[in-house]
Amino acid sequence: MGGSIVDYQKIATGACEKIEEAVSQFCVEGIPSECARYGNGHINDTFLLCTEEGEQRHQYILQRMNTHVFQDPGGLMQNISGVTAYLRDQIVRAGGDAQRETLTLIRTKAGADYYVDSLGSWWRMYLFITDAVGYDVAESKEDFYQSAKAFGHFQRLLDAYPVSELTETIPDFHNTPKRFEAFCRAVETDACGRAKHVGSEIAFVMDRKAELSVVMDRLQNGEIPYRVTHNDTKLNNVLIDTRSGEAVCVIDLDTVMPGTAVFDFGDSIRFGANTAEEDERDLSKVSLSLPLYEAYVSGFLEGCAGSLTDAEIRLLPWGAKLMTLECGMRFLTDYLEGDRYFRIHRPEHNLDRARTQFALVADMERKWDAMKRFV
Ligand code: ADP
Ligand code: GN1
Ligand code: MG
Repeated sequence: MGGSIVDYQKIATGACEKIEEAVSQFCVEGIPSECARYGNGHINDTFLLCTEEGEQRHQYILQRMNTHVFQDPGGLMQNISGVTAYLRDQIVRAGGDAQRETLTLIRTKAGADYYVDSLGSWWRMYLFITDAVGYDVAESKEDFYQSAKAFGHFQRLLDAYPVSELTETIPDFHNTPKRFEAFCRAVETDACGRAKHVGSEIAFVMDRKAELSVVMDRLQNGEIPYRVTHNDTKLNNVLIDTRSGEAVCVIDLDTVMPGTAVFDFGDSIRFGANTAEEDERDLSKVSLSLPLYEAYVSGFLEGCAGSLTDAEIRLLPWGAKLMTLECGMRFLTDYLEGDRYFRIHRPEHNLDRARTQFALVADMERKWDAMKRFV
């Protein structure tokens, strides 16, 4: 496409036709020169936008928000604007660099935090955090430890955040028993006729039904507290400085809501302490790395700086197991429902992802005593 900043062939998706319209609405520095897909998120459409201003180059992250997943995008943007402003304040007071250590929203020319295009898609823009990467696999124990410290610290910083100002962007997001009910409905409905091929995966979940409420019960009866948590603590949602190796910024703030620290811990283990990638097809490669698990426990407790209660600490292994089981259940639900939630890159992608999660749960069960002992 002559003169366009976007290579549409590489983007290969419908509904993103309005990229250029969206770009033109935000107050960027310089002239937009290139815009291409970026990162490995499963939910939003993410692009890296480059602009030029004489010799200088600027970079931004442009996102088309997923309004199928986030049905109150206005409330979500209020959360992000409130949380990032709050974090910025604390970072500045601690002498940090707020433009690196938290997300910075770029305003539109109309002064808003988002733009709704002529097709009704919601767009937002952030400063691109340079010289930092989000890993899909922990390359070293040190990186993983750094990510743990960052997620722990993130939660610590939000300890006193006014919860009443937060919209619940996805109701019952980590309510594992409710996720199970949704899973059972998907099995029952079997919208795509796929259930007959995944009998052993379905049985794997059913066999663990009694365990699914271990954490939710304690949250609901007050044994452990609700806190402002991130709720999507994958390793690629924290950016690690490529020079110093230290974590710089926790990103992907769409699911910051009241939740439990036990699940923030657990989701990180699910993704980052797996010796294989989340969608590995060779299940013999999938296992829980105890050294990575231990590094994460140490980093997370350090980042939380004494704020976790004994009851929360005792439940950390359960957080890991239940987040892995829940995520497997969510992938399998999506597979049964026809892949409508998570972005997929091949036909049985969600099924592959579900299988890795269940293989990881099985390995956690083998290593359960060691997991408990360490905390
Ligand atoms: P999703 O919800 O789809 O996971 P994310 O907000 O996590 O979307 O963004 C996807 C990826 O884009 C991240 O994993 C990260 O690599 C990259 N990314 C997002 N925001 C920034 C930013 N401000 N600076 C640099 N990279 C970013
Ligand atoms: C999604 O947005 P992303 O890719 O960081 C999902 C998480 C899952 C994860 C599995 C809002 O995370 O809950 O654990 O995929 N986010 C949402 O990889 O559903
Ligand atoms: Mg993400």
